[in-house]
Amino acid sequence: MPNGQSRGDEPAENDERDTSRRNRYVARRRFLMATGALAGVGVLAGCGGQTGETETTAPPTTTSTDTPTETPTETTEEPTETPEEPEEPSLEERYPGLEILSPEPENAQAASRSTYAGYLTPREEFYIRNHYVSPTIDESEWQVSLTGLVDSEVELSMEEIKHSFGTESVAHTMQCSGNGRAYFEPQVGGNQWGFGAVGNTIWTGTPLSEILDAYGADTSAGNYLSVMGGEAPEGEDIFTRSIPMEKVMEDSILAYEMNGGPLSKEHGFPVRLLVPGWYGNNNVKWVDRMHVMDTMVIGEEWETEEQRLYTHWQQYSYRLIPEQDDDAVQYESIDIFDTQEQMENTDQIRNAYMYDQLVKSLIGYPGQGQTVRPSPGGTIEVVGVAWAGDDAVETVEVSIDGGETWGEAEFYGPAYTTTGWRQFRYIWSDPSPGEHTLVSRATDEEGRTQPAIISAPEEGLRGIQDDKFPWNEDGYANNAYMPHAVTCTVEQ
Ligand SMILES: Nc1nc2c(c(=O)[nH]1)N[C@H]1C(S)=C(S)[C@@H](COP(=O)(O)O)O[C@H]1N2
Ligand SMILES: [Mo]
Repeated sequence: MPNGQSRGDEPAENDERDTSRRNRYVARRRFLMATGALAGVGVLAGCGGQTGETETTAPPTTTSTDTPTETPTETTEEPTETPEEPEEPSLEERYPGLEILSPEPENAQAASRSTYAGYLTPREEFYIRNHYVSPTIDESEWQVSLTGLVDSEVELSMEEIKHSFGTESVAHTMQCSGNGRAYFEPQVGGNQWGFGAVGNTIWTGTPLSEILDAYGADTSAGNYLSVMGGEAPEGEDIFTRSIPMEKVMEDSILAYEMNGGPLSKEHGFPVRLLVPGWYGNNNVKWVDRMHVMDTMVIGEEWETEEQRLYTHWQQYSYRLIPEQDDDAVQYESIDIFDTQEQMENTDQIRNAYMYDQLVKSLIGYPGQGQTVRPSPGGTIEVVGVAWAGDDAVETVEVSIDGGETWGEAEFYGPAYTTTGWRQFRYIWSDPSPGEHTLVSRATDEEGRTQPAIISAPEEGLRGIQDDKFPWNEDGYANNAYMPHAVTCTVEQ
């Protein structure tokens, strides 16, 4: 049964995975045409192992069927079937600002603190976090289906997504929920992200509210839009996130531009979900299908006997699990979306879902290990960035003595939307020669401040308490400031 045939909350049948992706699209489209599901959509008809983020065990193969796998023949006399394509520059060449943690699948973080001394993060410095190898997609063939609780199911071409609806731009600081995982003690598994799995970009795309309204989706509060990525290799769990309808309707977009240019393939070309202010994992890349539901993806309906096909990345992964819990408790639905608020209400939601980001800041200058000289006036300007998910940042404090004493920083630079970071500066006067430990801590509009350190696992914390961030099994959401300190040397 083709993917698009599934109704209500029924996931696709197992046998669909035996068919190639492209065949599936074609079959799905034909099915929709035949049943008249596309009636009234003339424009389309006319246009013809498992421990969460820690899991990075994708087979070292690409999954796209759109890429010719034949290598160009070496003899020039014989006609070649595929036009010779110029060799793609390497990941290192295309992303000179990144330190590569794994080449396949591609995982890379900002290599230098200087990424956090500017407002817009250039593509070359914008981290990459993939569970499977990035697919190479032909935009003219890509279709995004909308299924589930809608009046008419539909397959949207990129052309329609771009031109049949309005366009919006939003600043969004996207951070992997595993950012800062490297600072957990004892260490947790997975990519050892330090400070660099975060960037700030202006994202441009189509408001999802317009698309959902156009096809009569049930956009009632309490519903979810489950958004699925199109890149999972056969046999792997499909990257799926269930986004609460309230947030979808408020400001989520299907983004096709980053800083005014097309998305790069690693960042989701041709189209990704953009959930402003929420952790990176919600921002599904290579969007393939959107399913309107009255629960999150959960339970057997969305799994096969062998696999947590659609549920893995929503219910098992991206959950805050303290040492004393074996697994995350799964919920059909929740009504607290702010991650920190979930952590404060564990009687309602025992293991927080990684949705809205916690308040955090990073110093961008001076950089780690840097030797700096004061200005002729005898000062050093400490700069950095601060963000708080879809809440505003209220204040940033800076300490030049490892957290003993603090002074308030001032904001400067653009404030495009609340969900983008704010730049801050702090004038450090009369710096004494020698080594100094610099830290920054931000407070959000709700009065919530970054904690100092990460707790020990045996403390069993579920929320931030006594200036400690709760150690958790997959190393998520670390916003403690001490582990993010920079050490610099002042030279006269
Ligand atoms: N389809 C798909 N979407 C995905 C992922 C993925 O592996 N597959 N990774 C998610 C995670 S965990 C993060 S942090 C962000 C990273 O986006 P970026 O690589 O553009 O920085 O994409 C999210 N969207
Ligand atoms: Mo992530």
